[in-house]
Amino acid sequence: GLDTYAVVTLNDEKIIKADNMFRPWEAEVKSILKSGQNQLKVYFHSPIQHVLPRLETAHQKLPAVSDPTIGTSPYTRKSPYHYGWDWGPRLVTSGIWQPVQLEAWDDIKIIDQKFTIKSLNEKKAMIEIDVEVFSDFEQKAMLQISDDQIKISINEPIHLETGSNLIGKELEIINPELWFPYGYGAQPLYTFRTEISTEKAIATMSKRIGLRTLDVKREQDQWGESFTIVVNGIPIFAKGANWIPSDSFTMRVSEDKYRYLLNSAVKANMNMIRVWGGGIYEADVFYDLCDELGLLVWQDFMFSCALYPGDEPFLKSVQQEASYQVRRLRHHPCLALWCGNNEIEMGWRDWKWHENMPASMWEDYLKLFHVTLPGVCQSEDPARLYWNSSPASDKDAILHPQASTHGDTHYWGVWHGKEPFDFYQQHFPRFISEYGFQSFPEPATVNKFTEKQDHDIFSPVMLLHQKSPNGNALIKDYLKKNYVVPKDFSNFLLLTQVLQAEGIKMGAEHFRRIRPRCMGSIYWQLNDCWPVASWSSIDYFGRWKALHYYAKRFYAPILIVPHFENGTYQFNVVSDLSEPIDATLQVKLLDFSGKSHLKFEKEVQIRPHECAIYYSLSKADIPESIDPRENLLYCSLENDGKIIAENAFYFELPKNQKLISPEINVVFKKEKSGFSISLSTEKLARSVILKADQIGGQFED
Ligand code: BMA
Repeated sequence: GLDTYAVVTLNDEKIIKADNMFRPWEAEVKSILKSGQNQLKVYFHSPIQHVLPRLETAHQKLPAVSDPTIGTSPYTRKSPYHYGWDWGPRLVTSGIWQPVQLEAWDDIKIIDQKFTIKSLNEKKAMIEIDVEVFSDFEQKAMLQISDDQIKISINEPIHLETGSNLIGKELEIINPELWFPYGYGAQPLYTFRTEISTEKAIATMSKRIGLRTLDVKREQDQWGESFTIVVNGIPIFAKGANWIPSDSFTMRVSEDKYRYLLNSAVKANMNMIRVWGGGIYEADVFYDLCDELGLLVWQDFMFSCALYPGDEPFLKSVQQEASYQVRRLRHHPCLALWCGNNEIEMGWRDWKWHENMPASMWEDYLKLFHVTLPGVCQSEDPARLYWNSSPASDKDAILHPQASTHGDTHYWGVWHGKEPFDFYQQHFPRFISEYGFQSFPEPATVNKFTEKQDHDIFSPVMLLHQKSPNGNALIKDYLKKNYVVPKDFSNFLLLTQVLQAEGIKMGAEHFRRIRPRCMGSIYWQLNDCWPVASWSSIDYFGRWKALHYYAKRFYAPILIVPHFENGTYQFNVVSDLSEPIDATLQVKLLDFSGKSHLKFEKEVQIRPHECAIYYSLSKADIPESIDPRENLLYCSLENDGKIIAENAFYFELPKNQKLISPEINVVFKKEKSGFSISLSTEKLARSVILKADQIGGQFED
């Protein structure tokens, strides 16, 4: 865990020369250690200075979107976001970021334990366990494998050769408990303990796994080729967000912070997280929590928005890094797929790299992402999909990576392309792994880095906390097009969150509505690495933005989506449930004072794993006297006397609406453990925010 160029000496003898922060460094030190005090020294070279001489002689610099001027980042196996990103400051750190340990053993050492699920159904699981053992000499030993839950065990003599040994065993589990993504079932986990004992020594290793089958189904269909994650035979609509490192200083993220953020993801009904390729391979606790919570992980390798070298030493370094990371993570049931990089195939095609850069750079790309990385995955983790790039369409990079017929897509027409939010509805991707819109963090967060005189989004301090070129102007522009822009700074900040939330809601609801054509919605981005204006739905201090509350609704297992097409208002219901459910569907035409002008009610049975239209209303059925500026269509689903889904369709943009004072009634009640606050009104109250700044936490709808 050395970040990054470091020379390590032990008692003044050089033992390690490190150049990759993503892999561990080991040295045999038996002959150097002495009894009493030993001195381990780590000397770090500047990651920038170290690379500059190479750049001076380079024929052509490799492009790096987020390190455009100095440009050393592609040559260094160090987290890309340290060099600055469009949501993070440039802080090119140096230091020890993982534990340092002195390892000793007698006679034998277990190197790894690999699990392969050979077959699985509710009645029986067949698992192959491959134990890698290092033995100091040829010897007899006993092998024991046991599991905490059902105590299956292997207990048998083995013969060890000098050096490395691979011992394969098959295990049968009767009535296995299957692991499911969040929302589809439970997350039972089995911890397997391997023990190898010889006359003099005992070595053990434990790993926790989950029993599930997982496939990314890519099959020809009427729209092209599917991109559907199937777990235990169930096609899963992936609902989630992109994950970036949670702090600019990588090792500052506590276990509590991981727990809080991933719990927040599940509270917002997410079942998938994409670990984006510009950050780090996350801490073990991250994947442990994802296993426990049922969050599938789309795992990028750490390459993003740049081209990389293809020389032998670089490829070898990447190979060692990848093989370490794949072996570290492959037992996690949460891990859905490996992906080579973020936006590099797209960069080559769409960012003029193919015109401006020599063809050899593409050849280097192919070596790295079409040979080295898939090679590692094939040998260390053959059952999991390796996907070249995000976005990508096929394994050979023949189709355009953004083809909506195949693979995954990033859509940035909204935001970077300045297109209006309803353009989401013109896009029909198979799986959307990035789309997003920025907002400001709320006043409590902004107050942490500003003084009163900075309270203008174009003040130097506010501009420093905005890393997307032109970002503030973009937010303001979209705000003006949709809302009456508040003069007051605090209200301005809050309204940008509503703008973001309403925009992403439009996208997410559309992508869910068009299932099974699209089978995943992963918005950009879940979290922040410092307090900043960004696309996140949770800010650096853990405060949920409006978007996160909205996500809880638009990712709910049952979603009702009103949609206007060809002169009809269609009421779609999306169900991620595995069983049909009965509900009362209600549609009302209401004015903003709460008066109903039309009402429709119907008993429906909502089909599982499907989206369908359960009611339609012709535009002609809406009386002409109805003023679109002060009316809306409200729709809901009720089951067992409880509203399980509701939504609204507005005929006009908010800025054109004739909103009235909602006269919100507040009831404040002391409870056994705290207080409850209930809000009610007879009238339309759009986008109500309730805050208890000193307390934190979240309110329910
Ligand atoms: C996506 C990401 C990041 C970036 C974001 C917002 O493409 O991959 O590079 O932060 O866009 O611009």
